Amino acid sequence: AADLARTAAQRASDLLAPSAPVRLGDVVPAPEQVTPDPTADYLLPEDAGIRVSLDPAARDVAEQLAGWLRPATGYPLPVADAADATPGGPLTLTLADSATHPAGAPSATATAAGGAPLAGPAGSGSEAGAGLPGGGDLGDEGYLLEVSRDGIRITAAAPAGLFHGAQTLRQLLPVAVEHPTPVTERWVVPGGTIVDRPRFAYRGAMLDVARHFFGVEDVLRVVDHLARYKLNHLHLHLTDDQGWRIAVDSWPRLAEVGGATQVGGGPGGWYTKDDYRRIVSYAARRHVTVVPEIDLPGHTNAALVAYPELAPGKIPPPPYTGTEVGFSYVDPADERTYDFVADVVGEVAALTPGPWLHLGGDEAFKVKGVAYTGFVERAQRIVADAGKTVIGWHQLAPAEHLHGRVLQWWGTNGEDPETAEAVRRGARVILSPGNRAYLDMKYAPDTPIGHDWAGLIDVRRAYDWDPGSHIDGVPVEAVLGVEAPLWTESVTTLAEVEFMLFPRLPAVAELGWSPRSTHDWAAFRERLAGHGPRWTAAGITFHPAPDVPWP
Ligand code: TNX
Repeated sequence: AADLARTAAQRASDLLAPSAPVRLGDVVPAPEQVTPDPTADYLLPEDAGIRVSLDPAARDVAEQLAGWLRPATGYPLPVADAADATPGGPLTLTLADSATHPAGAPSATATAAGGAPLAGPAGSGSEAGAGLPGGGDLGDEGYLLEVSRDGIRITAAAPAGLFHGAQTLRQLLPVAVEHPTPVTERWVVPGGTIVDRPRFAYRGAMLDVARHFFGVEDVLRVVDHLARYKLNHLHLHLTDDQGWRIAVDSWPRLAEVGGATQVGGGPGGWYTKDDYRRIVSYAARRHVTVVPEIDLPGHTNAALVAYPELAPGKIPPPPYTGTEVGFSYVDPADERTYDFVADVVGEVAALTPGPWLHLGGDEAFKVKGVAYTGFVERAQRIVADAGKTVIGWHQLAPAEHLHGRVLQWWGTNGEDPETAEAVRRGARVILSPGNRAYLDMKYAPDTPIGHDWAGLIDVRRAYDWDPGSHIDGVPVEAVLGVEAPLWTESVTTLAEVEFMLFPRLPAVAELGWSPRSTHDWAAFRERLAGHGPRWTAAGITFHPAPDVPWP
């Protein structure tokens, strides 16, 4: 019996071993519809080419796909326009903007009450939809992936859909595809059809670059991680007590003085406007929209060090490198404060092609009642006047509603009448429950970094909840999506960022993308397990969480 058990265990681990064939359903986040056809596996030949619709953004997706596959395969994978005389394929990326709209069930994707933009630069609306076999529309981010013995075809209504389809294809190749140098492998893709599109329009992660500064290269790598799992928003927490990280020409000391500190006393740092533009355009190529946050009226000590005129009583505070919250604020009673807000918001809005600007609003413990709501109402209007849609932490709820505004909910208890009331007045919500989605929480008591004020968050806890029904009185229609924030009081390096992201980020990504009908912890942990070897091959640090059956 012991031998049998050993054999069974051995067989199980063989099945999960890196060289085991990938199955069509082994995708994270889980696709809407997977129809395997074991007779239709595709073997990528050395002379394969990629043919793509004549569209610059679609072409760029094909180039990125080739870029992912070339290092490990060593194949040239030339990209050709579909209109070229050159015989292309057998990989084909098609923008089906002339496809018909078969009548059918509409997408379950949450739609806006209030008509503000739902998605970023990539999502701004092809009117056409590619038809789905089951009826309905692929929307801006959906795709159809067909794998047959003769080739692979990805069809989408918009470039973002092609991009998500290409990421799926990448996951369907053997683990070795993640190696940075050529490996000998049979590059087989499992046969069949995937039809896929997101449940929620907003799927994001936040990086706090204020408590500890992370340079441009680190941020770009985080963008790559988001894109792998079909997350489409990167929220940058750019300002806090410990540092101001974005250049503002009209108030230059914000970055030059306010950027020179961080938690623990390190040198800090800040992004020039060109640095920030580089992040934005790198993200845009990967169909990720950057959401800049300027946290107001609290969390502003670094700004007050740079410009004491904004401080209550004009008293210059000392620089702050600790980790307490709630002590600082810009003076809401001084008109100069609103000049500052308008100048900063104006410059950041001008740098940001995405529709959103995040105003913070959390933990302003010293600005109470009407002083707080009055400040927020003016700041919200400044953001709207700058042409952006307001996002704020859910502490903004009591302030008056402004068309389109979005509350980012970080509570730990789903009874929140204030947020429910704001939703009745028209607000939409991004779910970031502190005890589910906070990536700075420890996995277990012995996790060497991170917090535990909202409890411990192992992979199952990060996965096993429903953003669509999490807050009482907030219906799924008001849920714009989910976001996993990473606060960095105790996170100092890219490896530590990755350790906190993986494997919980894919769990949150699946909550944002996959239809609720696919939600299944037992199946998720199996699918997720296969990604461990991919991260290892790609040089990504991760926490080998004990609740996942790693091969
Ligand atoms: C609360 S959550 C904060 C942050 C801290 C975080 C640490 C929120 C909007 N504010 O200032 O970094 O807790 O987990």
